[in-house]
Amino acid sequence: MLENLKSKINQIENSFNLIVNDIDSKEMINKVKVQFLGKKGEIAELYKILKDLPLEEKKIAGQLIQSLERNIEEKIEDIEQQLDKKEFEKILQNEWIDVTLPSEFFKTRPLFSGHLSPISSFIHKIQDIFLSLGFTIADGPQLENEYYNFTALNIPENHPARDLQDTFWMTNGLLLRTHTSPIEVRMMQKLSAPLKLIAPGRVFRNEATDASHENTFYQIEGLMIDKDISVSNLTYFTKIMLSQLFETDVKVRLRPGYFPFVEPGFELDFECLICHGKGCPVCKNVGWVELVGCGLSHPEVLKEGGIDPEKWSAFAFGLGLNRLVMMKYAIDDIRWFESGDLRFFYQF
Ligand code: FA5
Repeated sequence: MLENLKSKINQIENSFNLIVNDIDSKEMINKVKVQFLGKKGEIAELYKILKDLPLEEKKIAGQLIQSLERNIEEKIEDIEQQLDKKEFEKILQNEWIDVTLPSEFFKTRPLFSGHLSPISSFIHKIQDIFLSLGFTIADGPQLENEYYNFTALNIPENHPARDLQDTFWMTNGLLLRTHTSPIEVRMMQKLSAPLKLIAPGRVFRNEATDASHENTFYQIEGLMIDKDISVSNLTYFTKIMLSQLFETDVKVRLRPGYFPFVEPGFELDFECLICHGKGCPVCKNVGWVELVGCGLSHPEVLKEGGIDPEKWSAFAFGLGLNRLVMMKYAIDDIRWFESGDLRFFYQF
């Protein structure tokens, strides 16, 4: 009986080897699978014979059948993978697209030529203003660590001020920066005093959105470290910037504001240019839009940046760029910026 079974195993192996190299399609694979591995296939038949063998022979025969079954399965799997690869290569050859071609959208608008987004062009304008005033342009990572985003800015772990700026945390402990202020300490450590810089960039907040709040927006940080810096230096530079940007007299007001990294701290608001102070969804019906957080740098922050607060003083501000652009172009909802809707950008 055992010899009989062995010769059957050989026969099956030979007939599989004869056809295996000719398999060139999924259909053929399926056929071969049914023929050899199916419920009523050749291997299943062998197992049926196995049942009637005496125990000793059963062991030997069982191992032989299993090894044949494994061989067939492995070979079929190999061929399946090769076929998949071939199919994918075929798709790649036939269905590739040239992502650099102009889209259908632009074909219907032949006069459209690309241009900067209003955010970028405002960044350039503000950079030009501050470069002419002797400031440096700085940059920092959007994916920040806790130290620069909070701790170095006098917001220790568990301090309630961390709740004011909730953010998105990565599994590795890094976070999407909530403001451009981390660049301040990075630059203090790198460049030391005296220092005059602005740092534009994208920031993120985990908060509900509305007409004036986004989870992704832009800020411009300003920092000036020198001898005897006071609030008048701060108001002078912010006023120069606003009057040059708007080329008109913009009404601003300064009110006390709390930021752990400045002392004293202020919020600079300006009169809503969409409703001219009457009240609308953008200014939440108060007639003023909160634009800049600012103040005189806290001694602890200067120390963290390696700067002696006995010798040097500084002002810092963080300006909400989207809101500034909204005022300039009377944009009634901040969510347009991240909407990806080209009809919006097409207007500038
Ligand atoms: C800050 O981010 C501080 N880092 C600013 C600062 C810098 C203070 C240096 C002192 C010294 P605040 O969270 O207020 O502060 O944000 C600053 C500005 O960003 C706001 O005045 C506002 O114009 C804008 N802003 C804040 N949150 C949002 C939001 N969710 N959507 C759009 N703009 C926002």
